[in-house]
Amino acid sequence: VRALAVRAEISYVMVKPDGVQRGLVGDIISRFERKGFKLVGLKLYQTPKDVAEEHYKELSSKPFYGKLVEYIVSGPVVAMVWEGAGVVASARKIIGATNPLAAEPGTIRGDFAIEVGRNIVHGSDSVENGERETALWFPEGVQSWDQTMTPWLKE
Ligand code: FUP
Repeated sequence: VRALAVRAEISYVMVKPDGVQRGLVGDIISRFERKGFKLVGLKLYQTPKDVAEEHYKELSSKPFYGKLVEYIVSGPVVAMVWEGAGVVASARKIIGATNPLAAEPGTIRGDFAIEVGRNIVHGSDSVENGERETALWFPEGVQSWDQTMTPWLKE
């Protein structure tokens, strides 16, 4: 008897408008693909202001909140959902520290950015937020598909 399928962990990852405009979308997607995570949601998206405000609502009392929302809606983003065991914490490592000057070389922010307010990419900071943000950015739902290599790639 097969156990009930447990919903795999997901992270909401977003290439912000500066990353799109600088042509970094392919490089960023590639890092998650090469690591072995599975792409289950992807769209180029002009963010409505209310979605940006809701996404960053935990920061609404911060002095930079208004500019942060303006930045997110200033041009299209690439909204993605990546799936896999431990993807939330792993994506945060791949992305690097919030302040790009503190981010290690080899991370996305460490390699490509110098300003906290133009830090290229977002990744969910908890499993719970991975679910919350995915529901917010992909109300239409994400894909469920089988990677035929997966059984062989996993122990
Ligand atoms: P992170 O989870 O790494 O994206 O970091 P936070 O949730 O703390 O911050 C969200 C976004 O707020 C950052 F990506 C950039 C912006 N921010 C600023 O613009 N100025 C700051 O001093 C801190 C964060």
